[in-house]
Amino acid sequence: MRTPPTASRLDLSRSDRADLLAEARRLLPSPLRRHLLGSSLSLGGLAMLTGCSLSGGASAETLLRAVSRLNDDAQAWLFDPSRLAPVYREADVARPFPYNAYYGVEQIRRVDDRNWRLELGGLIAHKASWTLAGLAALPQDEQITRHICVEGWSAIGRWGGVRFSDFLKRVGADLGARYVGFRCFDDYYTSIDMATALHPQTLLALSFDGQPLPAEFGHPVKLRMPTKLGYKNPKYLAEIFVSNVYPGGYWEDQGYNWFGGS
Ligand SMILES: Nc1nc2c(c(=O)[nH]1)N[C@H]1C(S)=C(S)[C@@H](COP(=O)(O)O)O[C@H]1N2
Ligand SMILES: [Mo]
Repeated sequence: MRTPPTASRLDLSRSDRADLLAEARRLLPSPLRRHLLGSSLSLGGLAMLTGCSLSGGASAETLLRAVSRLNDDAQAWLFDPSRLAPVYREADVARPFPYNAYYGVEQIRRVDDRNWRLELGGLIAHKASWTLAGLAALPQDEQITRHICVEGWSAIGRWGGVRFSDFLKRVGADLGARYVGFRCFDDYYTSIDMATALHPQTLLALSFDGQPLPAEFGHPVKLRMPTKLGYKNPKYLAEIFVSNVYPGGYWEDQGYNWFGGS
């Protein structure tokens, strides 16, 4: 993955333009990306989409930031619960599945399942914490979907667990609130819009490929969303909260540093 373009005028070479477009495409909200896939998305088109002027020294970074903001803002109007991410067959599952986190595999945090609790906070009526056994006793769903990481890889995986919309309803979450935030016990955090939280393919995942979620993939519980990029899928969940205040995220709060693969 090349280093992100820094603040410079948009007088890019042909290959830099192609790279920038590829990066912007990956950042686009997935329904929009699917919609645009067949069409030729130009830098001019992106500028129009984001309301970002390319003249007068606008930088590639400014454009990517605008596309990223579109990713957040556009969810509300792009969101269509009847539109599902593609599903695959069991034979398509990547084995082994890639591991990724902001640290190496040797630094994976582990918890004792008996002591682990999923804490609930914010605009939720029933804030009692959940044990792993409690979550496992709820009706379970399964999906075989593609995980896409902005660092340039994707892989098909099979996750099982509780439909997140069922869970939010069960605990009396304010479904009219704007955000659902996630705190992980490896210090990672992220947040999603309520529409995505209620999407039928958004899963509180307890298993991977038929086995309890392995340590590297977020044991004991992660949130799995085929409609969002990899970094929005928090592993090692410790707390879920509902809020109208923008909670940000580990990568989200660092601008575009993650484009460099850091
Ligand atoms: N808690 C936590 N969740 C995380 C991350 C992390 O570092 N910590 N990395 C994210 C990124 S960038 C990716 S691509 C996926 C990788 O998930 P995997 O290891 O199951 O492939 O986890 C996401 N969720
Ligand atoms: Mo990622």
